[in-house]
Amino acid sequence: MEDCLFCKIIAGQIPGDKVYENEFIYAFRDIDPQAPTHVLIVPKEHMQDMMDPRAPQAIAHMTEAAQAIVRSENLEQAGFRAVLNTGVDGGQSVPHLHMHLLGGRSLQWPPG
Ligand code: DGP
Repeated sequence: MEDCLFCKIIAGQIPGDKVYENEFIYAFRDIDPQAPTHVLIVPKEHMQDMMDPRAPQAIAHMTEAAQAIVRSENLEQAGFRAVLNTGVDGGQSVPHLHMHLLGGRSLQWPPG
């Protein structure tokens, strides 16, 4: 989509610190990391959020990518958090479906 920040990062029009890519997924480090590892896992196909009818399939691809990144970032043993912020109350600021993958420190619960 023309005006989508993450579509521009996927297209290479805006720089992104890529950690993983395959046919369906592009993953890059968050510009404002909230943990030592903070990666955004994004479907290449634009969709707003997890309520899109295409989201279940996209989230399966995102989970597969997350497993690979967890291993490459050595997070499997200590654990990590995967989050899909959705809509205003969910705190979503970029309207392109994405999974936050956070790890490398002990994370608090509940979130604010
Ligand atoms: P959310 O608030 O859940 O929609 O997450 C959007 C995330 O995107 C937020 O953690 C900050 C990150 N972000 C915003 N702009 C950029 C950018 O230009 N580059 C990168 N790498 N991350 C960005």
